Amino acid sequence: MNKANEANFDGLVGPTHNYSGLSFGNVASLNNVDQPSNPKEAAKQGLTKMKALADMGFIQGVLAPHERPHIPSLRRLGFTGSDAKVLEQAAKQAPKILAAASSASCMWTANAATVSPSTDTQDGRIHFTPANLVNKFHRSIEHETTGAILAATFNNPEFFAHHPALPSVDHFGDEGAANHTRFCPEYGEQGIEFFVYGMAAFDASMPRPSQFPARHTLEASQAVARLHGLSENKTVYAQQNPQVIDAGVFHNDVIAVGNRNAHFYHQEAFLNTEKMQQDILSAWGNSAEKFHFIEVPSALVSVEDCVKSYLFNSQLLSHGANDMTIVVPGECQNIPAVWNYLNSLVAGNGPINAVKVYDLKQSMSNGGGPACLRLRVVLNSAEHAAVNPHCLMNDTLYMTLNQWVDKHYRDRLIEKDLADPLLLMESRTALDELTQIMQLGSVYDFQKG
Ligand code: SUG
Repeated sequence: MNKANEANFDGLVGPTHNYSGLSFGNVASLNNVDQPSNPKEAAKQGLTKMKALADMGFIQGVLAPHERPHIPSLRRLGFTGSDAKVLEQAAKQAPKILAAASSASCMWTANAATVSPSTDTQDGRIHFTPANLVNKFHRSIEHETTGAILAATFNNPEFFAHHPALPSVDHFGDEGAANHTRFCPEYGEQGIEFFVYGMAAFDASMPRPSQFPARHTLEASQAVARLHGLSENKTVYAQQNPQVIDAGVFHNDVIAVGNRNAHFYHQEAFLNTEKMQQDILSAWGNSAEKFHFIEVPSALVSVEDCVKSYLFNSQLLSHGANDMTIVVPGECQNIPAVWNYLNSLVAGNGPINAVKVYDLKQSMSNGGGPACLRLRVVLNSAEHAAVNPHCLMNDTLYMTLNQWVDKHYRDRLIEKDLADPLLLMESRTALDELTQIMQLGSVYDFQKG
């Protein structure tokens, strides 16, 4: 067996981080519309979590933000003239479209792509498919740049295979790793790839949510499994409970998280919990390692409290077999039912035995917790060595990025600031400098209008 580790690649929050209420179905996004944001604080909160994980000995990567406002998208929608004119017209005629083109939403890299480690794929390479994020306009404009950034970060075709996003239509709505988890005895062994979808697009007889959109389809997950060359007997699909989508669980990672031999989820997360368990166990086979289903009953934590606290939008970090730390956002401490549950969880006999809390309030106010901010990539030592080293967190990068944020970021943004041509200039200057720091080549070139 190959020795491998799970790395986390977090999205660096971009200079235009703001609250525009763009995500129908995401309670925090809708509740915080028009609140002033603090991009500087947001970026620093993210960097603090990244550095803490690196200091704990985990491989921690950084994925660069995208250029925003996205002038090419605005031009595509008919706004013309100089960049400043484009911003001015969009602000006057369609402020919400300008807000969408300005979102820093690429920070939530759990939605950047689906990633399959080399032990799971037919050709023995790590496969990446950027998510088309077609359900929300502001997110649907991410995948091209995301693909370029992933290719610049994992830039060796001997180890890394990059696919384009799936066709951008609802039938193949793909939200990436937010709806994908991998179970395995050890990271370097073949794992079970577990895909969770909100609806079957081509089968209207299957249940669907009635209030909020199901962003991710079964057909998208099946296409990604085919593209990545996954083994059928190691691939499991499960449908989200449509009722929890209607309660604000817009991605499965708001109500479930998996790692190695543990699946931590809420009683109401899945349409058919028993089938989910059976399917995982039959794919798990006869491994000597015991599989743990850690089901949180509604009687202890309600779905509403899951959505408020982001208890399940946590990171499970393995220190060794059956020894995991759960990383949760500060909001978990504010809800007694959740905090009591967490304390009893880590005091019990299960594999999760420590909890760490991080303040990610700036991201949380848009519905993005610790797990939303990271893309997991399992790497063996040769693959790790092939990653662009300038994207890996260490003392120097942490210091450099903090200084970079201090130099370029504002500490307050409201909607009308998005039309300020100076903000666009500031963002471009910042990203030009970041390109040098992280040696990203030409990932931004095609965006300049
Ligand atoms: O897609 N919020 C993001 C949050 C993504 C969270 N990711 C995971 N669960 N993995 C979304 O809804 C809000 C932007 C705004 O309203 O300004 C936003 O895009």
